[in-house]
Amino acid sequence: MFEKKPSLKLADEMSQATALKNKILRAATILPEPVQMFEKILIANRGEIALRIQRACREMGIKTVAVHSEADADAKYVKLADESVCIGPAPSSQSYLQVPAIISAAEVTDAQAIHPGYGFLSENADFAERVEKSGFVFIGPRAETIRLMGDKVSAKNAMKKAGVPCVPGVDGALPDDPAEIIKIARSIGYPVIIKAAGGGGGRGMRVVHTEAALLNAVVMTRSEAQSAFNNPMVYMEKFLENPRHIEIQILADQHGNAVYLGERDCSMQRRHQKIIEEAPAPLLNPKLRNKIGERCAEACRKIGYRGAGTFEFLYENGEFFFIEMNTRVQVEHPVSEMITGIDIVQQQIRIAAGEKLPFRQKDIEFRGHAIECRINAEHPYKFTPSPGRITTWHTPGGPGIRVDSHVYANYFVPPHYDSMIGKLIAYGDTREQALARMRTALSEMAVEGIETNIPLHQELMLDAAFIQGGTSIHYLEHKLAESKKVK
Ligand code: MV4
Repeated sequence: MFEKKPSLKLADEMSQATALKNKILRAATILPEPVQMFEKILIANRGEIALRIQRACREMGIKTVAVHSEADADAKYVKLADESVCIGPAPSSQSYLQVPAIISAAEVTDAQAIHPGYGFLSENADFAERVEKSGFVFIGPRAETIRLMGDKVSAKNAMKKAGVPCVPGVDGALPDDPAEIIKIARSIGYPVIIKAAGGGGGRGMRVVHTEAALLNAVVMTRSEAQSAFNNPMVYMEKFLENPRHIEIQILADQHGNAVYLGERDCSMQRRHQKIIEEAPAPLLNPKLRNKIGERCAEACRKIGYRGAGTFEFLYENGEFFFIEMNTRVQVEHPVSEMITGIDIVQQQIRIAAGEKLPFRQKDIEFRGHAIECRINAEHPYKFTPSPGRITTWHTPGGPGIRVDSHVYANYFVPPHYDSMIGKLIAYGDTREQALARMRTALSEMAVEGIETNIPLHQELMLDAAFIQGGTSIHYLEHKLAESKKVK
């Protein structure tokens, strides 16, 4: 009835043949050395990224442990996990940020590694250290790398030293002496921007247009930095007036190999919250891409970076200026996955397990165009959060459409967390095709019971400047201010 099982001898011969073939392939550096893959991973996150990581684990035959707050107890992705542990009440300070609770959960479930996702503890060097000291693998860079990048002054110094082009400015933190500060600003030239070393992602910065405003701005930024980040260190850069936000995705293994997976343009943002991302960036050509990508990959080799990472740049007049590095998987990673065919989350896990990257830079091709719309539970123009019960949830489909979301009909969007409830990703051979598919997808998508920003996305997919080839980082805020004036 069933196919006859091969005899033991035959099976043995087959495995010997396979082993020989693999040895030859490995010698040709196509296959990585065999390593012990994890049996069970704890996912220290919630929502769509918790589900995304779970999917990668399932595909690789790895068991998953979901940790969740009381507010997420009934979420479907929690039930889909092989095991789940409640780690505290709804507020993230009492659950998703509770290091001892998460490590205990890993201990009682016998997980071998912890994936932190994005946000929460993902870029907390102390957490990474505690995870490793407790005998688990942290799926991310070494704690000291996270610490280096968490301090924006040391990150910039390290990257400059490693050959990454940075925003013009003066290396290191600003001194206390007012006369020195004035001198530095004059040497850079106004406008300048004062940033907190402990900040990042738009927190703790001030633009200064005149010398008259300089010293007060430094004092204010310093004191805010002290209370917000417990670190009064600030630094100064030339303020770029109309740049785009372009970031480079990299992957680096623990054997000295690093590759870049191209760039993402994330300029469509409001209050430092990205809402649309795309790959490739409309303005870039292959020569520029390969040049900046190779710089980033080389910097990773030089500093011994491990895992997935993102170099954030401001891009103006054909030039890249490094501002920060993110040491986690990012919300917008799917657009890079779509144009490269590489599963970034799976690679994070493989790298953490000690595998070598299964491809070289020459094996990576950038093909087509991908656009991501972040779907938020919020008023499309007032941006007030709109938590509550989703009564209708109909997602689009068809060629080139991907939906990354943990949400379903009758799901209750808790008020305690980020408003993002999913991501809609459209892929096409060209940017025009991706845009057309996104428009169709947005029109098919039906969400009832809560408000979402889908109408804003529909408007932006028809915006002339965006269609033309994208916009600067200030475009959306200007556009929203204009439309308010008209009303
Ligand atoms: C800048 C800048 C202009 N010039 N630095 C904001 C987020 C943080 N990652 C760095 N940010 C900026 N740094 C210099 N020298 C403008 C911004 C900025 C910005 C950057 C990326 C995406 C959106 C932004 C919105 C406002 C300001």
